[in-house]
Amino acid sequence: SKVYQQIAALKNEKRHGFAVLLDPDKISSGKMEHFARLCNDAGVHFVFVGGSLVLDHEISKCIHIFKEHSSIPVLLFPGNPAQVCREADALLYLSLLSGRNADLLIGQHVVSAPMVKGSGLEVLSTGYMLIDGGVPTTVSYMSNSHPIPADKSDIALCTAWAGEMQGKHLIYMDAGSGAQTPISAQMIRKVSSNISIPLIIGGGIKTPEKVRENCEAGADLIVVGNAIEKEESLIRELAAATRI
Ligand code: 1GP
Repeated sequence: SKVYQQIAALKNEKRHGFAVLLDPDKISSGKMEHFARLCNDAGVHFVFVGGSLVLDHEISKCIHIFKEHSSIPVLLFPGNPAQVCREADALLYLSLLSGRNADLLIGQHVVSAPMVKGSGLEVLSTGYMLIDGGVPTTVSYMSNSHPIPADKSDIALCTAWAGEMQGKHLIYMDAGSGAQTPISAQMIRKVSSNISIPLIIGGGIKTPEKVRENCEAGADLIVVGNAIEKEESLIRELAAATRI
């Protein structure tokens, strides 16, 4: 439970982590070495790899190249079980708690259980919650589920509570990649101040100000993908914002 301990330490020590989402669909494996160096220089805590549409062989190729140039822990953020790859350090074992699609709550987990068991990956049991980010994101379409309305912090909290009581080790609230409106500080505060497991926040975050606001509201780990793909220099600025 090496990776989990690192995430839990962020919460226990009231520090905040920064994770970069590398979607091999958008970042070709040829750019992985470059991104590994950028992440190293910026002091990024974790790298998430995955996406809704990525092919499994692209995933392992990207992780392989990344790991040749960085010792930052790589966490799989799989869009489907075919993306489970043993070269990563850990697996975000996502159960889509905001939806009512049984397949993403438990079905795919049953089908992939022998593969996940055999992978030797550190499994991070994660309550995954989609929050409405203002535009229909790929993940909301692909998951065939309704996100939690952005202003319903009470529903978000009850969903997170249910996940915690079911024994999930992490809660990941995501407005979806490319969200127009990131999750509000109010919702983050409501959830984080009422649960005792680490809270991951992502989706549509583009500025150091927003990163700082989320940290102050109680996010333990901030995830950014799109903004960094568009402007690489932001990696350093956004990661630094978690340290103040
Ligand atoms: C998406 O939370 C991640 O699942 C990151 O979102 O690409 O919008 O930063 P962005």
